[in-house]
Amino acid sequence: MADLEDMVRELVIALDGARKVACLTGAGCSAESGVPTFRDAGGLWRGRDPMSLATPGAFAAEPELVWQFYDFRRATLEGCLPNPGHRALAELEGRVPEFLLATQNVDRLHQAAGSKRIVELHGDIWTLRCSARCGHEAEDRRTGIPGPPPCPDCGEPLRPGVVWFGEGLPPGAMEGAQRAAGTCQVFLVVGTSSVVYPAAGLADLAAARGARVFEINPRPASRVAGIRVLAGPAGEILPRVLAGLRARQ
Ligand code: BJW
Ligand code: ZN
Repeated sequence: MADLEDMVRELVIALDGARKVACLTGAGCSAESGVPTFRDAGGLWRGRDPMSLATPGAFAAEPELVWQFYDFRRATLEGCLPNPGHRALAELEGRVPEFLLATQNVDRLHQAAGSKRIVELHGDIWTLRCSARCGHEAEDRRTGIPGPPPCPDCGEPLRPGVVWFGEGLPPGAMEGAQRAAGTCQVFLVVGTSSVVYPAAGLADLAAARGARVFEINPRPASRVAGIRVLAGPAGEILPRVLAGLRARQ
């Protein structure tokens, strides 16, 4: 097996020669910012599996509980800053002619690091929208509210602007990500367990269309055939890759 140094070099060379690069990130990309992941150890909240709270059914049955789960996560995020992995991806965007970052993260830390060409596949935790779909949707950074506040337009409860299981992704998000994955030369899979679809299918699409696919994760999880693995934390590996790119350009 190639050692990590060889894999970093291989990725640097692939990126250096690429015109089109796409990247899928997941919760592991924010782990070094202090944001808990979903499926690593310690992922229980008040005795519940976070996955059991990320559904429309849970919100309908126990709106206060689900609201408090998201309020707790918003409050946790207030103290979190982008890490060197986020910053390296923002720099990579500026070094590649065509780049797209498709993130499953709802924390906005990629944007805080300076990423611009970004698609939020699972929405954004800092936006609230009307649960009755009256059309109200607005950024709202308040925390510490005990239950869902009423929609200012229709009075129905507001909900976090994220995508729960069984819900469709934001209009156009998957189409944009698929276009990028299906036409890129290099596809990066960073910090995701690759179990949630349709996001996880982007790496398969990229590989099927001939992209070289690289995964950065201390516990690699992708099942894409032929994937090249850089086993380690994104906040350490991505800056090494960018340093390698800088040295060549
Ligand atoms: C590090 C690290 C470090 C640690 N550096 N790495 C096809 C097949 C089977 C099922 C389906 C399918 N298509 C659709 C489905 C159903 C479902 C699904 O995928 N289910 C599977 C779980 C079985 N998908 C959906 O329902 C989606 N909607 C949909 O398909 O709509 C169409 C439709 C509608 C109606 C009917 C039918 C179809 C929506 C999915 C929405 C997911 N939402 C969540 C919650 C978002 C809100 C919130 O934040 O609470 O999104 S679930 C949760 O999982 C969250 C994440 O974005 C997502 C992915 O998790 P992620 O990011 O991979 O995190 P982890 O914790 O799993 O992994 C972390 C990784 O980081 C690990 O590998 C670590 O090793 C690594 N790591 N430290 C790098 N320092
Ligand atoms: Zn409303």
